[in-house]
Amino acid sequence: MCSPDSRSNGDGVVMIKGSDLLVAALENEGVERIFGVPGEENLDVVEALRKSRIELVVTRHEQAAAFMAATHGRLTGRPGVCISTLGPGALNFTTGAAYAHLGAMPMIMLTGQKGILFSRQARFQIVDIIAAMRPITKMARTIVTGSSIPTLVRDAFRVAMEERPGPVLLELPEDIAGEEIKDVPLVPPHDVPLPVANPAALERATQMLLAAKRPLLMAGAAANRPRLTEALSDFVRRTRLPFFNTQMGKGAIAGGSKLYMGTAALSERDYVHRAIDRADVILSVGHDTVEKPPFLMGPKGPKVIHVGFMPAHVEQVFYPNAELVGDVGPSLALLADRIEGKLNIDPAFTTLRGEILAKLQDRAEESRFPLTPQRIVHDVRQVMPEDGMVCLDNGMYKIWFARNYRTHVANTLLLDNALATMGAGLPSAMMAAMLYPERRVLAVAGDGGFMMNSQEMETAVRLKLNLVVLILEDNAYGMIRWKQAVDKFPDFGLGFGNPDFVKYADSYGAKGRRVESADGLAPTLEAAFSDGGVQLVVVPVDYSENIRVLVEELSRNVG
Ligand SMILES: Cc1ncc(C[n+]2csc(CCOP(=O)(O)OP(=O)(O)O)c2C)c(N)n1
Ligand SMILES: [Mg+2]
Repeated sequence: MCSPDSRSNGDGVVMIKGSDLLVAALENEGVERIFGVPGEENLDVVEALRKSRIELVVTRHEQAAAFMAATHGRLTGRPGVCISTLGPGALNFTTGAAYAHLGAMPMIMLTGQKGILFSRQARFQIVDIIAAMRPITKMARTIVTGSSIPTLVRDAFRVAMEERPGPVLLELPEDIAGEEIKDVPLVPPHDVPLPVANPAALERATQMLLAAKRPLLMAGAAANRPRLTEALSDFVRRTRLPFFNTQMGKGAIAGGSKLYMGTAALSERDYVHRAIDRADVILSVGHDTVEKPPFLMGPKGPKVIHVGFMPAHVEQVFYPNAELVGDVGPSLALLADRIEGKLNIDPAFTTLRGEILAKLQDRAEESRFPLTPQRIVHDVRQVMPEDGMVCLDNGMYKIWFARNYRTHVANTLLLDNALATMGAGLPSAMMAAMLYPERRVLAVAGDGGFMMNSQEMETAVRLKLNLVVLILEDNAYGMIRWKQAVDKFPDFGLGFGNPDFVKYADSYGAKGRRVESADGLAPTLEAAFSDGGVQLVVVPVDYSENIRVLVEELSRNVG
C-alpha cells in the first residue's frame, strides 16, 4: 500500500516526505482533527495536513488542545490527537498529559524537535521532552527515522487505546519530517478482543455474591468506558443489584434509576455511606484508585470483589478480596448467568435510598440570593435534557454536582476526579460540543478555573460551537478557602477580583449574561441555549452551605 503523497524519484523507487507519511498514518487510524499550536518545527506536518482530510484546529494554548484531545479519547475510546512545537509548546502539554494519564484517556501528542542529524541552532529551545513526559505518559518516543513512522504510529495508537488507556507522545524532529524517504506501507489497524475472566474467578465471585446478605454494586471510573456502558446496564437489569457510583462512574448505568443509591463524592460519612456501611459485599466494577476513595476499606467493612480490565491496585484503603479480571462486559454477562434471580436483595436498601435521595433535595429550591450550590445543581438539571452534557472544571461545586446531579446517560456529567486540574472545564465542553452537535453542552467553572483557559472562548467562537459556559462567581478560590476554614485557619489570601464577565464574553463575540435573582438562573440558561452559539452565564454563588452541610450536618447526622 502506498501513501497518497508518495511519488517516484525517477529510478522507480517511490519516495515520500516523513511528514506526509506521518499524516497518512494518522488518516489510516481514522483521525479527523488535530488540536494545537504549531511551531516552525512542525511546518512540514502542517503542510501535509493542508493536503489531507484531517482538520487542523488551532487553539490559543497547548494545554487546552491536550485537554480537548484527551476528552475526545474519553468520550469515543479513540485517541484524540494534539500537536505542538518543541520545548515551550511541548511543556505546555504536560498538564494535559497527566490529565489523560491519571484519567485513563487515550491521546496522542505530536511534538516537534530540532533536527537530530544536524543542528544549526545549537541548544536553542531544546528541552528533553521525552524524559519530561516519561512519568506522565504510557509511552514517549522520538521518531529517529522516517521509515519507522507507520509502525510507530500504529503502536502509539494501540498503546494509547489498550487497557488501561492513556497518553502517548511521538516527537518528530524537523529533519526527519522534511526528509524524502522510500515509501513504506502503512500498518492496517484491527480490533483486539480481550480475554474474558477465568471460570475459577467467576466461580469465586459467584459464591461470594450468593452468600452475601446485603450485596451492593459500585460503578467506578472504568465503568464509563464507551464500549462498556450497555453491558453494565444490562447486568444491573438482570441482577437487580442496588448500586452507587464513584464520581467518575456517574451515569454509567442507564435505566436502573430505581436502584441508584447515590454518588460517593466524599470518602466517608456522606448519606450514601449509610448504604455502603450496610453492605456486606461490594461488587466494584471498574474502580480505579486514582479517584479520591469512594469509601475506606477497613477490617470491619464490606468485602470487595474487583471487576476490571486490569487487576486491582492495592492501597491502604482499597484491597479487594476477589478479582474478576478480563473484558468487563462479557465477564459480567457470564456472572449474571450464574447469579440472576438468586441474590439476596436487602429490602432495607429501598427505604435507605428514599432517605438518601431526599436529603440531597434539601434546599434545592430555596430562593436565597446569591444562589446556593444545591439550587444551582437543581436548576441546571431542569434545563438539561437527559442526554445533555455538563462538563465541570475543578472547584467546590464539583462535590455538589457529584452528590446532587442525577445522571441517566453515560458520560453526561464529565468531571475529573483523577488529576482534578483546574482549567479543563471549557476545553472538555468544547470537545463534547464538537462530537455531539445535536446535544446541549454546558461547561461549569468557578471564577478561578474559568480564567485558566478562558482564552479558548475565541476558539469556541471561531469553531461556531453551540455551548453555554456557566461561571460560579465567589471572587475566590472557594474550595481552598473552604478547606482553610475547615482546618480552622483564618480567612486569608484566597480572594481575587474578576473581569466583568458579561463584557468579557461580548468582547470575544460570544454573548454574556448575568443572573440577578434566585429565580433567574433557569430562564437565563434556557435563553442562552435557545439563542445558540457561544454563551456565557455568570451566577453569584453562596458557599456558606459548604460548612453547614459538608462539615457540620454530615458530622452530626451520620457516622
Ligand atoms: C491547576 C490547578 N491549580 C490549583 C488547584 C488547587 N485548587 C483546587 S480547587 C481550587 C479553587 C478553585 O477556585 P474556583 O475555580 O473559583 O472554584 P470555586 O471553588 O471557587 O467554586 C484550587 C486552587 C488545582 N486543582 N488545579
Ligand atoms: Mg471561585
